[in-house]
Amino acid sequence: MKTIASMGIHYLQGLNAANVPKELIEKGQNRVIEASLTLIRERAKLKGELLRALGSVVASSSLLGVPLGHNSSFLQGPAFAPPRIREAIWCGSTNSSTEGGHELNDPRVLTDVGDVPVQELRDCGVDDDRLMSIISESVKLVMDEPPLRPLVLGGDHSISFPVVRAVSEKLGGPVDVLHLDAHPDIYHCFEGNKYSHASSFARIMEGGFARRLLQVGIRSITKEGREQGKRFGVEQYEMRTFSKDRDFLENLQLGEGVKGVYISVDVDCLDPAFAPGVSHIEPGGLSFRDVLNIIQNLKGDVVAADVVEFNPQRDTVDGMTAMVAAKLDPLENFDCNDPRYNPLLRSAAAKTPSNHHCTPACKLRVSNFTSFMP
Ligand SMILES: [Mn+2]
Repeated sequence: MKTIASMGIHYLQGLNAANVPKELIEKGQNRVIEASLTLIRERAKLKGELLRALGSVVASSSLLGVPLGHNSSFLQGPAFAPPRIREAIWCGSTNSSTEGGHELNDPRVLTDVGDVPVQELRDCGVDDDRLMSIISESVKLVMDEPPLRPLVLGGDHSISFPVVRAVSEKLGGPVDVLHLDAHPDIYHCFEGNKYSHASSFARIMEGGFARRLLQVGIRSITKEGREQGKRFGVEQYEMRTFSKDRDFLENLQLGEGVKGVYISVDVDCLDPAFAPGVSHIEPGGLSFRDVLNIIQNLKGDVVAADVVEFNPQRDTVDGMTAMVAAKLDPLENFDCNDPRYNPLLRSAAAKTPSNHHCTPACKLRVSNFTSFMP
């Protein structure tokens, strides 16, 4: 006897098998897909128009939720994360100022374009090939509206593949990826699922979407994880040597000669003492301040980022891990005045014949993108 859950998700697939014309179902699914993309497109457009009307904003972060958990190999809770992270961002127990002094309730700092309706699409029988394309398309819709830059809230780690693919395709070349995680997530295929949350970085490297991939916080890695790392030239920094690697990792300089930097933060990069609300508890991880040191000191033009694998179903009753996810601050201290790290400035300088330099206001606003998590 079928469970209610499987009957729900596979309802239309069942109809299909029962000789309902395939075209009828596909047409309906296409309408639902278009409706889903329309809401994201129009919200991104409105926010982009607003910021362009305000003027002088070079880069601003825009939340895009991807509540997808079914590619997890253990628990599916990350599908419930985006609303919990938003709730923590705006929680009255804290304020809206970042450590770097940026105000999150200023739309020039942070906007929101909503969620990809993953569960609704799956309910209509949309398969993972198309779902991954819809996620990529949603990211591109945000990037279509400068100065918005996507800050994607997962979801399990499988979503990083379609997101990084979209960023690379949109910018026209690979990016450097800083990946903070207890796990390398680079299995060729995990339990028969090429879209598994444990395989996303194999897909990213195969696709040529990343030039350098730096994996930091690693402490649960198998023989295949190491072999795949070697195969793709991944720079894997394991926790057992973190005290030796710390100086290097806290002074990273990435993205030169490529289209920018992408940061992917799996919340389980943190020690479970700091972030218990994850599906895979792996002791011996980074402290919250270690993570901030790495991402706040990073020099590079960060074009997009994700925060994934927060599992509210395993969080403390007071939502401690939700607050940790909300307070991750990957791009604080990004120096927009240095054109070596900022392609936007490079192109502005090329177009401006004399003495173009960033004004203090511009600096503030660019570094605002750095405050994309409160
Ligand atoms: Mn992980």
